[in-house]
Amino acid sequence: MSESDPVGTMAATPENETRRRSRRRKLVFTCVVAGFTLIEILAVLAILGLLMSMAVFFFGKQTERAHVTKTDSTIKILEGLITSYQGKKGGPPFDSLAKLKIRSNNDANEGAEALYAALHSKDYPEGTSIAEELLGNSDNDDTPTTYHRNGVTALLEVKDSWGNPIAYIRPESYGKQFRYVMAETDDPNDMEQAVSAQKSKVTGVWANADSYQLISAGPDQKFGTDDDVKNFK
Ligand SMILES: [Ca+2]
Ligand SMILES: [Ca+2]
Ligand SMILES: [Ca+2]
Repeated sequence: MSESDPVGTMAATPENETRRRSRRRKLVFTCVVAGFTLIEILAVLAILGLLMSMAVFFFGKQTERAHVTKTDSTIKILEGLITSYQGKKGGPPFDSLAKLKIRSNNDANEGAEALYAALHSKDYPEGTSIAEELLGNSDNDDTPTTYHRNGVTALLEVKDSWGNPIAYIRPESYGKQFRYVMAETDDPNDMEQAVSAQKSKVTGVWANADSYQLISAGPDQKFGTDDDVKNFK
């Protein structure tokens, strides 16, 4: 029986059978929904919303941890390459392009570019090349100086897991301010940043006073904050 067939005399054709089944399903669904009050349904939706926010939060934290770990590993790769360079040249690379006699048309990312240039210099043919996936050029510059042992003219930087350059500073530049151009930031005002060497939180004096500092701006993409990833504490 149905609204259109109150006495159940509808002929038993396949079309009528399909209609009967569809009405039966609607009736069952209506009974189930009617079993909950509006407040109960809203409570379930609120709990689902909360669970979704928690899942997004934990996924975000996990991704952030993975980025920090990868950046830390990139910094360790750089430390290894600098140690090899030191073994041949007697000291870590300069953090100035001028000291490497490389011409530059801007002053951005200077230390990071000088580090890459020294490690790939024609004067250092035995050096190991850094994997391309770790390289960037956030200020998009190059040089007319033929400095690179493989003929690269771009002034590249080694980047962190957020795509931003890893700053490199030698002790003679501690106290000096460098200008870094970021590849990616959440806040457009942070696209250009002043970067300086940092002091140890334990001793209050320059960290790595006898070697060098490598600094990634870290998850917040701002240099000089607590989440920076560095080669010192
Ligand atoms: Ca530059
Ligand atoms: Ca550059
Ligand atoms: Ca930071």
